Amino acid sequence: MPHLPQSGDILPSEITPEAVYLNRRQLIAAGAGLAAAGLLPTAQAAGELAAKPSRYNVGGEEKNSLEQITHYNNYYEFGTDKDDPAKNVGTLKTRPWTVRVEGACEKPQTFDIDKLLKLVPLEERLYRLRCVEAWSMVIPWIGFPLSELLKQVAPTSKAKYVEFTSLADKSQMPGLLAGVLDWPYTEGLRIDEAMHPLAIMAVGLYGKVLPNQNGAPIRLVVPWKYGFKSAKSIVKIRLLETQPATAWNKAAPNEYGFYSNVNPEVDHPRWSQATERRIGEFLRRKTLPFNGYGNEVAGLYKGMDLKKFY
Ligand SMILES: Nc1nc2c(c(=O)[nH]1)N[C@H]1C(S)=C(S)[C@@H](COP(=O)(O)O)O[C@H]1N2
Ligand SMILES: [Mo]
Repeated sequence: MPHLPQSGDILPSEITPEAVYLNRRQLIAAGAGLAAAGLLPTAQAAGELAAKPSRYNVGGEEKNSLEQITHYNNYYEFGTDKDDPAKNVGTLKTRPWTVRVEGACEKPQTFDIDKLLKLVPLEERLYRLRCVEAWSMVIPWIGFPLSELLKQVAPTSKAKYVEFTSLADKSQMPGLLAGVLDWPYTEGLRIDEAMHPLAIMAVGLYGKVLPNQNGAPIRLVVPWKYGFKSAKSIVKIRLLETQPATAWNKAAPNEYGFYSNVNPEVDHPRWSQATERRIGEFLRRKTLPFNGYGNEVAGLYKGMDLKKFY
């Protein structure tokens, strides 16, 4: 079963130099492959991505290391242990890659990832990511507002929700053979959540293209919601009139609601949400409402009972 308590958190000291070395090699290999295929200028041969600094950054918190960010992952398509994705993501092919955007819109389109990257303003954004398993990280993402992508297809007034679908390919993703979830992984947002400037599509982190285990080549990041809302390796986005089903909600509706806003007052049946452990730290931190983004997003939920709409 997904999101089960893990046997123990990985401490930085337990990460073997070999794993770190392999990960760096994968990053470099990914960049070199793209350059060889003529998809990136040589300056980006090592997967470097230019991005402007953003005004949306968490203040006063230390970044997690690249090693922590790439070796403590949930990506069930590649296994359910935190270090499985780093071990198994070598089979994920991130080029060529397209994202289909369709549904309640005037201009449904299929975007080639490299063309899309030229259309959108890339920014570096330091965000907290908090998993419902009560751990968190601070990650320097590179991405662009999801709204920029949705605007390209001209949503109609019938677009009330957005559904995100991850790649599901058995030949690339060994985890699909285990029936943990009803694949493909899907997630959803209400349209106003999706259009909020804090909701981004991430294509990189730490100045480079996304490592495969973090959802390459393109994933959603919604920093005020639990990590599972941020679907990885997205191939399809649909604008819908009605609320979509989501993979975790289908798997365990009493544990994972549609909204899944970080809320210290509403416990998950198996984990208290009042505190969290920052990966790499020993003492627990207090969890903040909306993961600390309440000033920006609380207004989206005015008048809603967030105990009911968890
Ligand atoms: N396709 C897909 N997306 C996914 C997941 C997954 O298993 N499959 N796990 C989610 C969960 S539970 C979390 S906490 C975040 C973790 O993102 P990270 O590994 O980049 O920190 O990815 C989310 N996106
Ligand atoms: Mo998670």
